[in-house]
Amino acid sequence: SWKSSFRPGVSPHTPGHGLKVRPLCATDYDKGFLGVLAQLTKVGTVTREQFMARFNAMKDDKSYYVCVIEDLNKREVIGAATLVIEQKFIHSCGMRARVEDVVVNDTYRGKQLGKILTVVLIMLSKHLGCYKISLECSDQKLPFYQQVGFKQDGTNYMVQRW
Ligand code: 16G
Repeated sequence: SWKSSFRPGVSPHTPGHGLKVRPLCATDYDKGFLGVLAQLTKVGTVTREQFMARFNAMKDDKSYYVCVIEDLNKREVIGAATLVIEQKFIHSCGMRARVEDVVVNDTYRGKQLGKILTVVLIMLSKHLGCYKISLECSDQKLPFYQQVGFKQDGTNYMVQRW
């Protein structure tokens, strides 16, 4: 199980000294949430008002579960990952889960925090009754996600950007 892939003492409930796994809060705008995301990709300019509008829209939608890790001593968000739930007609009007925007602050890497975030989202998707969970990642991150049970199934990820 996922438990065996954590080092002794490390788990979602005990992520490390002074660290806490919790849902995203409105106050995380001031705790460096967007700065952490900027270590994944381009964030651009996001004002407090824009952040709050998106935060509230995601909350009202009930399909977004943004999970963060806070360093309580520094009052800083040091990791984040999002679960998105898609409603379907297939699979008896089933639901599909997607893992998005997984990132850990570079100075906190090597502590299994990315694994904690991913495992929390897997457990949440099972709890919500999703029939599968999927993600897109670079070749370099394949071993990381294989560790927690993801497999390549021959499906290709395709994209258009503009
Ligand atoms: C990665 C992320 C994806 C994120 C994208 C951003 C995971 C598992 N995958 O594919 O969620 O949205 O990078 O890259 O975290 P982009 O800015 O090029 O879309």
